[in-house]
Amino acid sequence: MQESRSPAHPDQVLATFPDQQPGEVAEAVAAARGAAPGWARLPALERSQALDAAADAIAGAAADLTELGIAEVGKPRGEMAGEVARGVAILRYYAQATLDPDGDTLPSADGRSLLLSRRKPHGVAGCITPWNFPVAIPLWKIAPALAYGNAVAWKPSPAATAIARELAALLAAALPPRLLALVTGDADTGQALTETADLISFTGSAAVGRSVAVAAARRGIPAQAEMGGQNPAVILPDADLDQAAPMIAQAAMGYAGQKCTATSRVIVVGDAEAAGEALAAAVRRLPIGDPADERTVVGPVISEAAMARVLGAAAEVERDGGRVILGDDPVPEEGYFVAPVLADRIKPSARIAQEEIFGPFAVILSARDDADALRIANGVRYGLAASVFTRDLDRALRFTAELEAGLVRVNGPTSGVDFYAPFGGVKDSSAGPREQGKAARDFYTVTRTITISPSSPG
Ligand code: UN1
Repeated sequence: MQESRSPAHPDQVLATFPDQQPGEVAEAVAAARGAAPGWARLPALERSQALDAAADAIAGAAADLTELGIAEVGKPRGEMAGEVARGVAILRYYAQATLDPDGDTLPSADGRSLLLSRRKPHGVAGCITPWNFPVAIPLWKIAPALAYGNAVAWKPSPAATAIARELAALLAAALPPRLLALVTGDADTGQALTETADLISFTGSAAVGRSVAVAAARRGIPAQAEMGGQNPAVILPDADLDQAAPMIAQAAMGYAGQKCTATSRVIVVGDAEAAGEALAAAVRRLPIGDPADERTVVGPVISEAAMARVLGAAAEVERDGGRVILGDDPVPEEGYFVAPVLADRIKPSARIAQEEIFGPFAVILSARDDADALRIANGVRYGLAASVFTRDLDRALRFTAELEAGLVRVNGPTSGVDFYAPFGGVKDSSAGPREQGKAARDFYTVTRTITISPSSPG
């Protein structure tokens, strides 16, 4: 049996659950596969209504889900409530998307036949999701999978099992029996899912994502994996620091930096000392504390291991010849709290400027000019999100063209995604097609080309 505990109050156990074994996963997938054809055959309007009913159920339970998220994954109240609202919006969006065209007609070779391309669901979508967006990420996979006629087998992160159970129960009540299966457990359970589902959508670490993609390729099933980031925010000399500093501070330290889209490197062309001071002041203004408090922006990290990872990274700063400019703000005694760390005078090649720390930790890197900033920004194995702060149109155009990232923002934060726009990274951040918006349709359906010809030459 495993337990999920509150990171702010580790004595509090939110869920106990089994690591489900491969045989149980196969049974859950088989049950979902049995329900899939009936769901796929339903008129699209009925699938739409079911997704709308699910959205209503989640909107009705928003307060409970918000409390559960605060307790189980330590997400501060404001962000957690926003995430639940985002989940409702995602379901409503895909409820409407069921009514979109399900294919195209094309000119036929003989001019008399009907040549069509039509989309069909794959069967059972396996969804493997992380703990850091325990409502939005599952829903931006499950909602399109269902909308386009698939059944779903879902394995949430063990650290978000209580909220996943609640969410799954709300969804299941609006859906035909057995269409949605929840399986609990860790990596082995996830692996069993990749061995049995008909396609896999994964969000999590780079190492696991890569093995999911390899396992899917071996079986010949579609897979998408959204993985880590080491996201840069570039401050150019003409940027408005008063706007940039609070935005970058929030993107780096909000939810204790536990987002694959969080800013981890601040690359400064020009006066790095002034930028560092503005940033440190902006980070100091972010309230740290109990995630249940509505003013809190920086809550705890998820576990003791995560705390050790952040403290270990902070200890590397001086060994690397760098300087910690912020790192000992007071934090609550109980729970997995670490003070936000900002460091400068670091070399871009240092481990702590290359690897994902996944906590309230960011480094400031100095660049000689725009070309140097681009070289540093792109000099990591990841490529998820990047931002650049400038008032110069030509420079903005150059950076948007040359930054190696799936999501590029000018004068905006690296974190926060629009659920109706395509989302995904380049390099080691992603494998497979994009998620979200209309891009999801390509992943959750297979296109078939159909020709219907007259039965006689006529
Ligand atoms: C966001 O920034 O709103 O796991 C979403 C993550 C990303 C999602 C980020 N896949 O942090």
